[in-house]
Amino acid sequence: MAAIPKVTLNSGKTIPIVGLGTWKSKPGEVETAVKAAIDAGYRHIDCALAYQNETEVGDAIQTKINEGVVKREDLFVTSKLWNTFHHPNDVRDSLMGTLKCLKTDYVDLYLIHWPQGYVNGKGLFPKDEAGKFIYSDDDYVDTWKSMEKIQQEGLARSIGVSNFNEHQIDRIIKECSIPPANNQVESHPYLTNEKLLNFCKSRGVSMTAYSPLGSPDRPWATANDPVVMEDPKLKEIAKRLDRSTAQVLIRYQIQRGVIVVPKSVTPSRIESNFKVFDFELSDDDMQAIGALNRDVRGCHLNWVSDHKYWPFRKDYSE
Ligand code: NAP
Ligand code: SBI
Repeated sequence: MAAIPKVTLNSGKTIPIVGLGTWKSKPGEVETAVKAAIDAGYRHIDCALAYQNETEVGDAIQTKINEGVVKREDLFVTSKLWNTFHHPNDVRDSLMGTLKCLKTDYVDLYLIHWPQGYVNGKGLFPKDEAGKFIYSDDDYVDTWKSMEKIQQEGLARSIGVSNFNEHQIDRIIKECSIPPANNQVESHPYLTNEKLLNFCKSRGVSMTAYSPLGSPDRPWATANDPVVMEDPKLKEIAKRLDRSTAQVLIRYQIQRGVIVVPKSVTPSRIESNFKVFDFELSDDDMQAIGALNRDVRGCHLNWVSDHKYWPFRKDYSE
């Protein structure tokens, strides 16, 4: 099998440019999905404690290692610190739980999942009687200092953030010792996140595109929401190149130098989503795809928009 293109992180480690997403992949489906992905050539799996399926992801990885298909060091496994564990004393314990589920001694990349923290001890999605999220006021800069210890201890080979805005990344860079190796954010043609990408590039922080296919299975999608994979221009490009729209969307990110983690639990899609290294989008097609941007966010989390550290405020300063 040909080598998968990789991106070099500021930690000196490398990350395969395409990985398998696992959010919404049910425990009963995700084990098959991860095994199919490894068989298809994926070497990068995007996980998180909040997805509540890391045990089954770990089972799949273990099976493929036991079968001799891959070694642990061939794989790049990412996980994420959930919002209820932002207190500096909770970071290590939370990662240890993830490592136990994944059945590994280390993750390749550990991300702070969101800049905003929630109270610990009332479940993963703590809400009051009125249904409002209960926040913690932990500063993500303090959380980051515990992340640095995790890397120094070898429990995470690289550390990074997710859903952080420019100001939040700059604070970490200025106030801490290790710069984030990666910022994982939403990106697809309706939210290209070009400004944030240029900022990350200027600071040596790699970017990963989540929801690269527009996340049609996100739980809060409505019938009126625009559907990225149904965009006529994208369909026209895909038809002309004899590729699927999903392949065009994944290839778009690769050609911008962005790591990309499409999710699927369908083995045929898992395979075809990885067949993106044998064709190119022309400069004209890249420009046309970029021009589809309309700053439409799927993962807005606007139900926590009054949190001090919610990242998507127009005039953010925290
Ligand atoms: P996505 O990858 O944009 O889309 C997934 C959806 O597309 C699923 O419904 C999947 O269906 C379908 N799909 C996959 N391949 C397809 C194909 N070739 N043709 C047609 N449909 C196809 O959505 P996402 O899950 O939101 O994002 C990907 C990953 O990014 C997540 O799983 C997660 O790992 C990560 N993520 C991270 C954050 C964060 O806050 N850091 C937020 C969101 C997502 P089937 O599964 O039924 O095949
Ligand atoms: C969850 F497990 C539950 C809710 C939820 O909403 C926002 C998007 C998100 C997230 O934070 N990371 C994801 O991959 N999906 C998510 C995950």
